[in-house]
Amino acid sequence: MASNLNFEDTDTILIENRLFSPSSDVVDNANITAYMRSKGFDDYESFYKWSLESRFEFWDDMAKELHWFEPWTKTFEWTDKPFFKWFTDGKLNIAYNCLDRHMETETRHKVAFYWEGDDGSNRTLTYEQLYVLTNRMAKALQNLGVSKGDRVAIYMPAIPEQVAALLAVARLGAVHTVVFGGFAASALRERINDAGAKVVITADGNYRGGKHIQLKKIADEAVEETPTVEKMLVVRRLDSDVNMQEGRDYYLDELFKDIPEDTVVPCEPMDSEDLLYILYTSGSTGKPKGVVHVQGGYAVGAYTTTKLVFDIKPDDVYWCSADIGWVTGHSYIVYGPLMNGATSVLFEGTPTYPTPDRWWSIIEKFKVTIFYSSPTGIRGLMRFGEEWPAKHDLSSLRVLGSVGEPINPEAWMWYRHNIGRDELPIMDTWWQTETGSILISPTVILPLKPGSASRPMPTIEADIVDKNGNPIGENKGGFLVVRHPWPSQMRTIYGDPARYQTYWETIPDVYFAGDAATRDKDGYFRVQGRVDDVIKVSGHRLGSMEIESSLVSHPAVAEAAAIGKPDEVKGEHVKVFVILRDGYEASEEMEKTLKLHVRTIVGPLAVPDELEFTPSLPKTRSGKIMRRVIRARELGEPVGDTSTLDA
Ligand code: 6R9
Repeated sequence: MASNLNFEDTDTILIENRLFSPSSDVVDNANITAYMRSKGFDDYESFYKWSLESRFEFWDDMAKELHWFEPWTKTFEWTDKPFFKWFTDGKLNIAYNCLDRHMETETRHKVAFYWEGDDGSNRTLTYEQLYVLTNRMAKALQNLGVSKGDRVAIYMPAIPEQVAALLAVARLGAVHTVVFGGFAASALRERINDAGAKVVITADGNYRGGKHIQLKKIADEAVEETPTVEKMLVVRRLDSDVNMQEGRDYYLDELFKDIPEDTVVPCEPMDSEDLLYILYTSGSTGKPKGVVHVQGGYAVGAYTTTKLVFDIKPDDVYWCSADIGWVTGHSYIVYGPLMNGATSVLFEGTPTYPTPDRWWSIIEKFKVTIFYSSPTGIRGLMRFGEEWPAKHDLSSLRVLGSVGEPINPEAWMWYRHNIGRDELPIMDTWWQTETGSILISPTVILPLKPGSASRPMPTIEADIVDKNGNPIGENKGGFLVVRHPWPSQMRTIYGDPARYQTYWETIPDVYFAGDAATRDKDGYFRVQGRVDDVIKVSGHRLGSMEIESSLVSHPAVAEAAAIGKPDEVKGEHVKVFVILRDGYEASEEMEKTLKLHVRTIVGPLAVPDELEFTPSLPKTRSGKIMRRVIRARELGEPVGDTSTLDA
C-alpha cells in the first residue's frame, strides 16, 4: 500500500460558505430521525456522539432488523488485531434477507426490479419472480457441483440474471467474485485464478452503448489457463451463436427445462464470519487485491446505510446507475436495496446512448424517486447542456446521490439545479471497496455543503491525521483515517493477510486506505483524492502498476510509468511515459499499438489518454520509478523531497 506517503500538507484552497438546509418536513419523516428519536435524540450532533460511545448498541439494533437463523453471542471481538469479528456465532444468509423473508409479506408481490436493456427492451420482476429465478439458478449451480465455500466467478452484463447469480451463489453458501464486463480476458483470468473459481457464469454477449460485447468469447479466452474452472453457465441474452464446449458449457435456459418453477433450494445457514464474496480492486502493486467480505457484518452494513442514507421508504423507486461489477453495485444495487424490500431500476446501457438524455428518460419512465450516480456521469452529461434534462419530467425525484470520486462544487450545483430542481439533497457518499458500505455521507437531515461528503455515519470515528497519526487541525490537508472497525469492513485480502495488515499499519493503529482530506470547523469532510498509486478514472479504480505491467509485457517497451492527470469530465485520466527498447521507433503507429495492447491486457477502461515516449524516467537510487516526481513535473507543481532521487 501507500508505503511512500507523499502527501504534502496542502491547506484547503476552497472554503465553501454555501449551506443548503433540509426542510423540516423532510427531517421529520426521515428514517434516521425515527431511529434517533427512539434513542431520545433530536439532533445529529448529540446522536453521533452517543453512537461513538454506544457503537455496539447501535449495530445490535440494526442487526436485529435482519433475519438470523441463530442470534450472535458477541457483537464484536478484536483479540487478534488488526483482524476482528462482528456478530460472533450468529447464523444467517444474506440471500434469505434479500428474498425469502419477503415471501411472507406483501413485498412478495412488489416490483424488485424494473429492468431496461441497452436496446430499450424492458422486463419487470417482482420479488417473487426474482425468488423463483434465483432458486432455479441455485439449483442449476448445485447440479454443476457448486456447494458451500466454492468460488464462482460472475462475468455478466447488467441483466436480472446477474442479480440472481449473486443471490444464488450466496444462497448456496458459495463465494462470488464478480468481474466487471469491461475487463479483458487476461484480467478476468487473473481474478479467476486468484480466487480459484470452480464455475464461471457469463452470457452469450450483450450490447452496451449500441456496441456488441462478446462476453462469452472473452470468457473462453480467459479460461484457457484456469485449472480450477470446471463448468461455465451461459445466460442467453442475445440469442447469438457462441462456442459451447461439450461437457463444460451449459445454457441456463436448457438446464431450466429440468428445474421446475417451484424448486426451492434452502438458504445455507452461514456463520456471520463466513465469506460472502471476493471483489478485486486495484492497489499500488500490479496484482489486484481480492477484498474479502463476509455474510454477517456486510449484510448489516449494506442494509443500514441504504436505509439511513437514501432514506428508502416502501413506495420509493430507487436507482443506482453503477455497474454490479463494482462494489457500489454489490452494496447498493443488489444487497442493500433488496434487504430493504425496495423497488429498484436496473439499467444495462450507457448514459449517452442513443441520446444524452437516456438517464433522464429512465427516471421519467419509472418515476424514480432516489437516484444514486457518479460525478463522472454528471460532468459527462453537463457537457451536453441543460436542455437534455429539461426535456423530461423529473418531478418524481426526492433524493440524489453521488459516489466514486470527489464531486466538484460546480458539478454538485449543476446536479442540484438541473436534476434536483434547486431543492433536492445530494448524498455525496465517501467509501471504498474495502469499507463495504458508506462511511462518510450526509443523510437527508443534514445541511449540505457543495463538494463535501459532510459527516461520518453513526459510530464511524473518522479523522484527519499526519503520517504519524497525529490529528491535524481545521482546513488542513492530511490523511483520512478511521479509528475503529465497523461491521461491513473487509476481513482480509484473499490469500494475502499481510497485505490486509498494511491498511492498519501504514499509520499506526488506524485504518488508512489511501485518501487525503480536510475537515472544516463544522466537522464537514472534503475528500481530495488518493495519495497512493491508485488512479480514479471515471470513478473506476486503476493501479499505476497494473497499467505499467501491461505495457512492459509488450516486446517494444523497456520501462513505463503511469500517472493520473486531472480531467474535467473523468476526474482523472491516465498518462503513460514509455521508454522503448533498442531497435523500436517512437511513432504514432507505435502509440496506437501500445494503447491497443493495454486494452487487450487490462480492458478499455485502462487505456491511457496520453502516451509520451521518453528516454529516461526519474528513479530512486534503489531503482523505483518516482511517479510523484513525474506527476509534479507534468503538472508544473513543486516536486517536493527529492533526496532519494538518483541523478
Ligand atoms: C465506492 C468506491 C474508493 C476510492 C476512495 C476515494 C474515491 C469514493 C468518494 C471518493 C471523494 C466520494 N471516492 N467515493 N472520493 N468523494 N464521495 O468508489 O469504491 O472503487 O474502491 O474506490 O474512491 O478515493 O478511496 P472504490
